[in-house]
Amino acid sequence: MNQPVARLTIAILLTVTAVFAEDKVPLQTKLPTPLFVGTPVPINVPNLEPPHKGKRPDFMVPAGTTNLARGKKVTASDNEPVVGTLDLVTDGDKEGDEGSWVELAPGKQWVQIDLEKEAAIYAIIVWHFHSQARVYRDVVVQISDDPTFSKDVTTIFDNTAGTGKDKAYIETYEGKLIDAKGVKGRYVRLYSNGNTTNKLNHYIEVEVFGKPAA
Ligand SMILES: [Ca+2]
Repeated sequence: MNQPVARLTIAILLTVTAVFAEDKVPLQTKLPTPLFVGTPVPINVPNLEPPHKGKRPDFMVPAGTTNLARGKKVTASDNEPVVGTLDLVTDGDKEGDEGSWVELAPGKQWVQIDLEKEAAIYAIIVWHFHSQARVYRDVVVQISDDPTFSKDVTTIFDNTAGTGKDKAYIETYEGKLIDAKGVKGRYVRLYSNGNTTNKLNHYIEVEVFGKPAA
């Protein structure tokens, strides 16, 4: 290869690398105090994800990604929660003790966070409840620009019994990290349908990691 061709080749390679290698950093979140340790009690749920050992592996996100949900308005299918208030979902407190969660009515219910503008979303972490090992049923997480979720809906997680492609999981202090793959939208909606201890639905905190859409 002669020198000008070699130089040109290097220049092209550098450009391609710069375009494709977006700066990635490990997602940072402050975890609450663990409230139960050791092997959880056996839970009789099909398609259950085995708990991982040690701390959750790093999840890489583009540099500049932040929790866009903090302090944002929360609405729900049950606007008069049994216990607590909807603002607890985005108040930044993830501790698992009493008073930290909002409790919604039995059966299938949802909460929805308005990010106020469209964003590219890379990860969502949800803490339903973590002072006891339990599984929340039929967890579905969706992103849309439509506040009624009647169109342009992207489902990023679905462990609905029998039909969902994702596994059921046991709640822990680490919360459930869901890969949102850069899906764009203004609203995030999370469904559940009771849990293995009772028919109620709880949320301690939901974090939505992303960057405002360009
Ligand atoms: Ca909270």
